[in-house]
Amino acid sequence: MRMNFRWYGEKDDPITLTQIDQIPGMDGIVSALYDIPVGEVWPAEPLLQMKQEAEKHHLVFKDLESINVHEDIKLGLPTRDAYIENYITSLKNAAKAGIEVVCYNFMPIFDWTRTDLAKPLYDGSTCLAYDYHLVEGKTPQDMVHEILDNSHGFSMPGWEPERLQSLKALFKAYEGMDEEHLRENLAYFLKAVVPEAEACGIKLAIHPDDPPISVFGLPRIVKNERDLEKIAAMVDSESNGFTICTGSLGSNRQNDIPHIIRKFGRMKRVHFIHLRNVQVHEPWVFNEVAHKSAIGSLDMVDIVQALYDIGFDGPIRPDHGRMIWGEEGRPGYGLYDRALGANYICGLWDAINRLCGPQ
Ligand SMILES: [Mn+2]
Repeated sequence: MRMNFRWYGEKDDPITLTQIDQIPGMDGIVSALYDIPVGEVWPAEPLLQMKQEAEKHHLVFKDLESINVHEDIKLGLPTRDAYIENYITSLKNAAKAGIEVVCYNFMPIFDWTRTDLAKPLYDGSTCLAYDYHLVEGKTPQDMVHEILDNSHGFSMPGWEPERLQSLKALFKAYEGMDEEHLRENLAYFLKAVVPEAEACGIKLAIHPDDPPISVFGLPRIVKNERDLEKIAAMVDSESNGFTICTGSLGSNRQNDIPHIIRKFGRMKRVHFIHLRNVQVHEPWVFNEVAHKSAIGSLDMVDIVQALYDIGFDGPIRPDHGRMIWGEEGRPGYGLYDRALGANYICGLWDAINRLCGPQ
């Protein structure tokens, strides 16, 4: 496996590549071209520059998160074909820059949703949290304001203000769309894009819905094992794969994550791992916690064991962390707790490899 750290680039991340390099066991960065509006072509040149910059700090850059999918593709509008062409060109350019894995999601409008970006925990640390009670009675606009007002001035991926300006029109466009219809639009996208990804050596890795439940009546199609089965069957190719985000899938305790990893790993469809622990208080009431198994609802030992069992050799990143030690930064993406999480995962990985023999 390669241990990765999500990095928002020189302009927009207070964390430096030097700091990331100093995290024990850190192999690389996962990043994106944040300046390019959704739907436009990603050129190879800035990716190559980022790769060179990373390599100066002894880090590889082989994984993108995310090339976002334009809403017109999710909506199945006639304009989608032009955006799909752009997406294919972006993948080809990414391949030219040495990219191997591309994460994406197919969530309508919102990439992810939380009701609190700084929920205080017992020890004074803060974390991201979700409580469905707090969504009731709110409008999508309320939610957008809450997220943007509490992000300490940092851009939040998936909540770019310009993307959300047309919120009303977007909700109108999705009116009446059910899961089946959204799934058809995903299949249309994948049938066009996956063969091209395969041809240039890119593995696509769809991210689960976060949280894996309908919010504001929008359809959700990447929630559980059954949904993943349907997606895997849309195009029979290893390039049609998954990001297994333990915090997203795991916020539904019905999802057996080690089983999901083994099942889709054996099909060679598991390409990217987000490791995050959550404490689930009741269905759809959860908060994020430190990675250690005993602290949250997810057993990280079982999860890492499942990764070992499938011979996983792709990217893993510690997903969101808490804010600890007085750090101020982009909610979920501080340095300290993610570094601790990476180290815990590296410890599990080493121990399992020692006990079970090298992969
Ligand atoms: Mn994730």
